[in-house]
Amino acid sequence: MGTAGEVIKCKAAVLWETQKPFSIEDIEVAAPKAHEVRIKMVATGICRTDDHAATGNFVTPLPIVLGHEGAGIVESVGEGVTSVKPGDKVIPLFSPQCGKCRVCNHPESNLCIKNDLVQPRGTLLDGTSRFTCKGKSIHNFLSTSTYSQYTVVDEIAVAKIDDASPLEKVCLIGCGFTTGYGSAVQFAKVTRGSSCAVFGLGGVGLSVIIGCKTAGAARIIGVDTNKDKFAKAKEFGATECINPQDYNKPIEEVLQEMTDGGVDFSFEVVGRLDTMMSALVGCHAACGVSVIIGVPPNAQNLSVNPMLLLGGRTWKGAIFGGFKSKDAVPKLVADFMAKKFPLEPLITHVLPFEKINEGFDLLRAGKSIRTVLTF
Ligand code: CND
Ligand code: ZN
Ligand code: ZN
Repeated sequence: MGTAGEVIKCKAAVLWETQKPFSIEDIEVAAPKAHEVRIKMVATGICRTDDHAATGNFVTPLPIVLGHEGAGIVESVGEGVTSVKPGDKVIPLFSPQCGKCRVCNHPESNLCIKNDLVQPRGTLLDGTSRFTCKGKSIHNFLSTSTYSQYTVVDEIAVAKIDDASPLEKVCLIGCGFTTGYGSAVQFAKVTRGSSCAVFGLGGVGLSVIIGCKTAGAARIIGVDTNKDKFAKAKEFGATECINPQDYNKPIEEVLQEMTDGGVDFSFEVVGRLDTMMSALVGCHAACGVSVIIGVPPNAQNLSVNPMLLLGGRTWKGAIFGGFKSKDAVPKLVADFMAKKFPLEPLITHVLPFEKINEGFDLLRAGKSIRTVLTF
């Protein structure tokens, strides 16, 4: 490859400060070091977690190149990289899989200890970043940083996928689709004939619905304050949709009345403390399972009466749908190629990368499900 070993000059969307628009900047992307991979990005989605970081709701070091839901082609690899090679189609993994740590070796867990999302340092594994702009080092986001024409990731944070896959669609497997779908089928293990409630009908919540339907749930109740989301939720398999603003009692009571004491499975896919509580209380007190997927606002806590759990309710949360990323992503792409689930209906907008701020405006206005930015 012509550029291997060299610094690449390219465009990236840099966030210099929270609550400010992204600036499209000329940046330098250094060559990958040992066990690192440089990727030419082809497409990237806009997920609410990127917006949480942009607003400061989710705290990460600045300045930074955000983006964690992308797909691209390997441009070059550092020494010792064996799982991908230049020219491979790949998806960066915001939740890596080192394959060696206690969590990677655990049969059920997936949040590898090498992740950079619980306490983000904003760097690759070696503690530095490969991005510079105007002489300043720019941080990495969630091991991925997909809002750049080129990015560098650690080998444990990238998966090779089918050469024939359409990158402008399968980029959603890098976060939104997999997080939602996996939360239902892999993590909660939704059962056939069960009742489910999904709070938040964005790209991730709709993917939870796809998972609940695949698992054979009998009732899937969509909950959202934006009724414009209901038609699509029903298209994906929601059997009914409710808006908390249409009731003069708490939505958890409405759910309890609708489902003989509460749903079997509830999912919080908004990222608010009040909806986390409603999802918990809206699942059955003895046999309900409530899953937190939404990222809560920074440094906020809930106060919980333990009686809510003493009767047998289960309350848990998952990153990336509970999937071990490097193993699962190539299989999910193969499943998509075999038409086992759709991604197209999740993509409401496609914009050139330079229009990233327009894409975020659409999300903030509640007008998009997923906007895919193409490079
Ligand atoms: P998006 O913003 O598209 O969807 C959220 C939905 O919630 C919207 O349809 C809103 O209208 C709706 N909503 C807002 N307030 C309320 C409310 N009070 N009651 C009911 N519905 C409401 O977001 P997304 O689908 O991209 O992401 C959803 C959450 O998942 C968000 O918090 C994001 O940060 C998080 C997430 C988690 C993970 C993970 O691995 N756990 C990965 N990616 C994203
Ligand atoms: Zn690990
Ligand atoms: Zn995400």
